[in-house]
Amino acid sequence: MRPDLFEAPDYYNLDDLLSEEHKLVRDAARQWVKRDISPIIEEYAQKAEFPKQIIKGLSEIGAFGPYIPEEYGGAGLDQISYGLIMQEIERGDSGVRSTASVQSSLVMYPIYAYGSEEQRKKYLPKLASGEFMGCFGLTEPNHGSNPSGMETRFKDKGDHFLLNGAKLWISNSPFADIAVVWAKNEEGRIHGLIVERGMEGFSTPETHNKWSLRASATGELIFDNVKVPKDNLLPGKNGLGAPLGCLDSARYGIAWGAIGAAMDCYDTALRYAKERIQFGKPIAATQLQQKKLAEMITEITKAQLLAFRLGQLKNEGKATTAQISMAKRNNVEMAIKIAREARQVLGGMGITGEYSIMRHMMNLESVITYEGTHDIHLLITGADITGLPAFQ
Ligand code: TGC
Ligand code: FAD
Repeated sequence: MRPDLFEAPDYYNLDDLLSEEHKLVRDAARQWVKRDISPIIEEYAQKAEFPKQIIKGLSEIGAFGPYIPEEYGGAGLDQISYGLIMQEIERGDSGVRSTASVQSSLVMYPIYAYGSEEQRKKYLPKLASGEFMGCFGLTEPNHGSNPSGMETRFKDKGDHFLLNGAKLWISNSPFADIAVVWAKNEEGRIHGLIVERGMEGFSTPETHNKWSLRASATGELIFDNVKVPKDNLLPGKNGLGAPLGCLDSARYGIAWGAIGAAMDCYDTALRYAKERIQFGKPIAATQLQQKKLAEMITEITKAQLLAFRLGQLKNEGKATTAQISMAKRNNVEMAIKIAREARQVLGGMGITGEYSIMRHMMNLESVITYEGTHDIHLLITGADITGLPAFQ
């Protein structure tokens, strides 16, 4: 892959709205991506392997639990800093951002928000440092968009719970030390359980042959009569609202992350269009390529403003699930469209691993599907504005 020459677009001077801390956090993540992700990511994506050596760096830039209080090992930052970190990481690769999203919003957040004080102290500092990696098991073979139908169950056996079932499409599962697993009790109520690698009957087979998120490890979680200690149940919240509350936080991070992927595609296409000569002039001097580039920067700017305002609402504790859905849906679609257009600006070169665009484009096919599909987020908005849920 070519050297990383990325220059971040900021057409509406969004930097003027950021605090010094936001800029410091953002710039540290940006430098780290340039130094530790860009030079290696294409190779790892091509060989479909997660680069485990980056875990320490992710922890050092505050990507594991950015908004978790420092007393539990988190970075104690606000929601805009969290968003900016996700933006910078996804500028490098959506799969790397996935690892950080899962660790922060789907593993650390539920332990912080719904866990006991003992669980917080036992797991959060190790998750923040990367000593422990986690995964989140909600989706099942027969229940993706409708997790309320989940079949994974646990029974109370007196001194422990007995867990049976299976989860599919689980980011980080092949190497995770712990899994936050959502399962129904004998009354059919959904609870979160912390399942640890090494528990008898628990296995995590890897899912192969992905054309998307190739640098992220995805797998299954199989529970075959797993004895889970009673201390591993998250006591603070139950019902479907518990896992959905975690998704709010992860989807918010994706709304920012997708901007990073789009910025990288735009920046690459702009530079290439100015350098590539056809018919005796740079292709950037043609109206057709200018239309593509002008529309890209317009859409990126709109997405940045949406994410920034959502960040303010999140900081004030006012962001609704439907507002988060709108931003996730809009920004991921914006990014995928920009990746497709940017690839065309590069002509044949756009399909090679010399440039990041094709990798972003394929990654974004997962991003537009996970954490609620594009359709599901539209239906969340529809239900919010009409008061009439149309899921069934
Ligand atoms: P519904 O009746 O709407 O809600 C059930 C209960 O939950 C409450 N609730 C929420 N609570 C907190 N936060 C939220 N965001 C909430 N949304 C809903 C709700 O009030 C209700 O509470 P109660 O007390 O009345 O029972 O549920 P539904 O079954 O109709 O489903 C609605 C729907 C379709 C929107 C929901 O199921 C959904 O979002 N489906 C999409 C599934 C999804 O997003 N899965 C993601 C899996 S994790 C993942 O993809 C990780 S990828 C990570 C990576 O690599 O980056
Ligand atoms: P389905 O729910 O079967 O949907 C198929 C199609 O039907 C979609 O187009 C959908 O929009 C549409 N559809 C569904 N319901 C409706 C409706 N009511 N009205 C109209 N259209 C509808 N899950 C986890 O729990 N943890 C993870 O870490 C995780 N990581 C993932 C990583 C990757 C790379 C991928 C691809 C997925 C991951 N997922 C994870 C799962 C992800 O959340 C699901 O794939 C997603 O929620 C969709 O579920 P599904 O694939 O079963 O599709």
